[in-house]
Amino acid sequence: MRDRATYTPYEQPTGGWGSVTSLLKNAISQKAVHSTPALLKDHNKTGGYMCTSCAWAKPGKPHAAEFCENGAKATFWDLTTKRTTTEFFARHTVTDLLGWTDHDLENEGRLTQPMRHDPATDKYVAVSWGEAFADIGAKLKTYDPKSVIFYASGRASLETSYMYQLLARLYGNNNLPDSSNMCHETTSVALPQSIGTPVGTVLLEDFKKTDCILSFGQNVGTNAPRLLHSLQEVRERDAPIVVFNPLRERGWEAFVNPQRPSQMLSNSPTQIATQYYQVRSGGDIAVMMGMAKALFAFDDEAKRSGRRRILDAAFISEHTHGFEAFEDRVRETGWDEIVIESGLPRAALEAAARTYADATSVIAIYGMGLTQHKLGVDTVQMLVNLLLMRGQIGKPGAGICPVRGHSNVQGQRTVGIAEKTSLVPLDRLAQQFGFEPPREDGLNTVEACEAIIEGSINAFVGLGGNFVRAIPEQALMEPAWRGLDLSVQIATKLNRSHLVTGRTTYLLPTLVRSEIDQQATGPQIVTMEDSTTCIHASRGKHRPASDHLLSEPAIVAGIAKATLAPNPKVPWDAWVGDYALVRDAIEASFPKDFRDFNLRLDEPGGFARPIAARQRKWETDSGKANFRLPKALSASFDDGTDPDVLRLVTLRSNDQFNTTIYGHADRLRGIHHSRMIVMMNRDDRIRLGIAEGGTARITTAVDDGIERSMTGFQVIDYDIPQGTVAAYYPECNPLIPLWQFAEQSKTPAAKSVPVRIGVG
Ligand SMILES: Nc1nc2c(c(=O)[nH]1)N[C@H]1C(S)=C(S)[C@@H](COP(=O)(O)OP(=O)(O)OC[C@H]3O[C@@H](n4cnc5c(=O)[nH]c(N)nc54)[C@H](O)[C@@H]3O)O[C@H]1N2
Ligand SMILES: Nc1nc2c(c(=O)[nH]1)N[C@H]1C(S)=C(S)[C@@H](COP(=O)(O)OP(=O)(O)OC[C@H]3O[C@@H](n4cnc5c(=O)[nH]c(N)nc54)[C@H](O)[C@@H]3O)O[C@H]1N2
Ligand SMILES: [Mo]
Repeated sequence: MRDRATYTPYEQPTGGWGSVTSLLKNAISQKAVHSTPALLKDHNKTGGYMCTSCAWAKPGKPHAAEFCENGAKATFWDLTTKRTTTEFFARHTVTDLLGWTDHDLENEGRLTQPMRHDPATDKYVAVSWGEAFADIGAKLKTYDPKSVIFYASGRASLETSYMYQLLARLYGNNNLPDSSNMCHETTSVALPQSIGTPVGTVLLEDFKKTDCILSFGQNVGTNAPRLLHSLQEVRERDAPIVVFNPLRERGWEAFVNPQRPSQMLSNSPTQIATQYYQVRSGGDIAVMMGMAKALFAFDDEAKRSGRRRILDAAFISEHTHGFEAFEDRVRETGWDEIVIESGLPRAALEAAARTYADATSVIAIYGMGLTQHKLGVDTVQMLVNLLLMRGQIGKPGAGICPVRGHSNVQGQRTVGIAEKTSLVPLDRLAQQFGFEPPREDGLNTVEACEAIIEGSINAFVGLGGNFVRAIPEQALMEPAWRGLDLSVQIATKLNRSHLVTGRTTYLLPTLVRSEIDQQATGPQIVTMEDSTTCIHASRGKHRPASDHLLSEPAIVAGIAKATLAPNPKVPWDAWVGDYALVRDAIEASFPKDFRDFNLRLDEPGGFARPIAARQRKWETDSGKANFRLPKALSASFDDGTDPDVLRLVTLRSNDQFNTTIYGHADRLRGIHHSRMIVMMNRDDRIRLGIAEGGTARITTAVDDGIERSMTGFQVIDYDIPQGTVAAYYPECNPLIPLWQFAEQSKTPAAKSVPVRIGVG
């Protein structure tokens, strides 16, 4: 029988003793070779390795312990002494393993040898690297290059990622979808149209100068906990932090810094949010519209009474385009519709706007709560509008701050892992490597899924990740996946994507970042880019989990050499022998971003890529920062007219990294023992006839001929707005229609899936 969840609201702060206890539990459960003192020494420090968990910035002057509970968990799970050995695979058929949970699969520990699926016995069997590469190369040579996908999850280094994109382009396609397609692609589409850059404008030092933070749809305590250090400092200067989130996420409420003995001993938390508003899912455009409306009203009043203006009129006239149309739209939008769509009273939005209006330097932080909606692009652009009204981009202490996901997801895009050719310097690559790169755009994640369902894809190569589990529409995708001729999975741990096999499937195990990467010229350095565009070097410190592992660059080179005709300008072997040569090639392709790359590896805090918008240079179509009008007030697919259709938010617990499930303790939300839960407003539960503590069936409320329904969700009466419900990712992914993605960016709309809920 399935374990029942327990729920007791968590009254403790984020961080504090709770995080220390959780960290130790994971160190023990993973029998990690790593110890806490070793973590203290090397983690996120110059000369050490960069955390594989989130992409948050690393300070130039690190704390004694520059890690958080969840970064430590990720490292313990990487450096576990558990092994998924060839004997393990001899004991279990793949069909048997398909019945295992995500947690149980990865909890077997690190993969140790290259393996190939044997369809006759339905088991994985060991294979030599030479044999694997030769067979993969032979097969890839027979396909139409357009029928092969090269996916990347966001962990691999800049060096590996650069080699990987080159492999795809030399092979003949731009089919380079990335986990970013499911994540901040919305940002990468929205920000260039608004301010001419695909990334945020804020640096870590801006947190020292800001006097107000606005936060939308990001769960700091779980997904970027080191950011809490900066937030704590901001609060100690008494600057306000205004939060919009349907859930009262503990990280935004209270924090005890485990690095401060006095705070630990007294357990007196720092209050983080000074105003907290539980917006309805998909209601942020309306929130921002209301705040903009209030700002215009305050500004009108200031003009009338001769006081200092609220809007930055000089900035608007010198630096922006489209203000008049924006002003018209805001003024003509009525408060009634704003209140209905946001789920918040007018007074709340006016109070939030007042706080914003009173500040001089403001940072806006956001995450998946904005990007994973039908109108995600419009929502992000509306947030930029709000900042532009007061000139809050391109000055110290201010700016837009998307909090990115995987530790190098942003960097992968920077060095060319992109399906959109306009983002890649193809002419330069052509010249550098003497070939004609394919010129038409490749497939993004959703398009790759559509093509697989359609049957037009022969092979999938995955550089990390758990594609089949992370994408929507699992019930259609898994059977379609079995039609692939070849699936190649470069991985550290066993996951579901390895078990849904193609005709031939390879499992190629690799090093983790904290392990020593020994090559011909000695131990290698790799690099990555954080959320704030700073590039860091990382040096592994630990003995690899098995003698049979290859580094990611070696695996990419192995596939490339077996597949492509030799090209003297692409020295795969020399690159694998010395990653500094790959960095030279990166610098030659991207000279502005990577000037003197090899000389700047150890700049404290990393070296920042130049971002024009930081200097108020706008690389947009108008040459200015653009005010952009949202298409509608609701960001959701659900039109809000049927009271029985609820908006389902799918999100992360405090005990997982995406599809890697560390355990069943969502401590910061007080939910333990089971992930098959749905958080619901009590009034919704009663209205829908579900008993307290009862179980529910969730059915997707779209009429497209496909039945998507799951049962057995234990209902938890939760502090969440009526009409919004929340449950865990990836368990709920079968409920998300593949075609419900953000317009323009095609990021799956995982944050407001229209659903009906009943007993079941
Ligand atoms: N420990 C750990 N760290 C991680 C990850 C992990 O799984 N575990 N994942 C990494 C990755 S790849 C990513 S992309 C990031 C993800 O980090 P987040 O961006 O924090 O993503 P989610 O956990 O999906 O949570 C999104 C938040 O948005 C809120 N929300 C949902 N809908 C709405 C809405 O309509 N409006 C508003 N205002 N809020 C909403 C939810 O309540 C939740 O608090 O974290 C990265 N870091
Ligand atoms: N419903 C719903 N769906 C979502 C989301 C959501 O919020 N809701 N979020 C989306 C987001 S933001 C993202 S980023 C995607 C995540 O999608 P992915 O990035 O594809 O998934 P992960 O779970 O991060 O991948 C975990 C696997 O990566 C492998 N791995 C770990 N470290 C390494 C390494 O160093 N090298 C290699 N080669 N392999 C490694 C391990 O084998 C592990 O099993 O999911 C998306 N899906
Ligand atoms: Mo992500």
